[in-house]
Amino acid sequence: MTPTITAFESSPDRAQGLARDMRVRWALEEAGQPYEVRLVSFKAMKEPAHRALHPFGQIPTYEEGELALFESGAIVLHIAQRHAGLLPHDANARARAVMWMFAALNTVEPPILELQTAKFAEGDKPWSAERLPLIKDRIRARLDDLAVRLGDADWLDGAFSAGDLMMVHTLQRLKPSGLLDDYPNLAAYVARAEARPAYRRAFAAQLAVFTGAHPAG
Ligand code: GTB
Repeated sequence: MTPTITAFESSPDRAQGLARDMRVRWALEEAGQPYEVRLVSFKAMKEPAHRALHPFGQIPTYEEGELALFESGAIVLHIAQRHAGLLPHDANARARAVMWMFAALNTVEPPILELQTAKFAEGDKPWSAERLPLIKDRIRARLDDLAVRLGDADWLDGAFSAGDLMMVHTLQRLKPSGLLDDYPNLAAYVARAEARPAYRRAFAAQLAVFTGAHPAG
């Protein structure tokens, strides 16, 4: 059964692929699975019909037959467990790939989200200018350690996995801040992932929502 995912009807990031439906699109493309997209407005996201799918009134969601999921991490894990291409066969390597998914979401993403909140939701507060450098230091501490662990490897643990997918999408959110520029191996890691055909197809599909164009092939 073809799954249906939800995405923003109008893209606040002007289709840079930063919204989290991109993780789900990318995972489905890596797995070679077709999908349908239902676009939702900010108003519709907060209405009961959408909240029945997503209690917090957000995107993305994933519906497949009787299964309805929210949370990009849970959705990507579901896709990765059900289809080849995103998790290794070896049980230990598979556990480590899942570990990297959690590391992206629980360890690397939180200070990055704090930066977004500080800039866009709290930027007008009198204490904002003092808080920003502290948050940036917390992000750099994570990037320092991640850069050491990645070293000159292509991916975090052997072949590309759902762990890399989640980590790369998390790091992409830093691009406007320039913080990634101080970490050439992490910047190259992100670029390597963005060059993957599956990423490019997913990116084109979400861009097409913004431009009204139809992605090629
Ligand atoms: N933990 C959840 C998950 O991983 O699925 C978080 C889901 C989430 O934050 N969804 C956001 C949303 O629906 C969209 S992705 N927000 C609307 C709301 O909460 O009312 C976050 C996002 C939004 C915008 C940009 N951007 O414009 O650059 C980037 C990312």
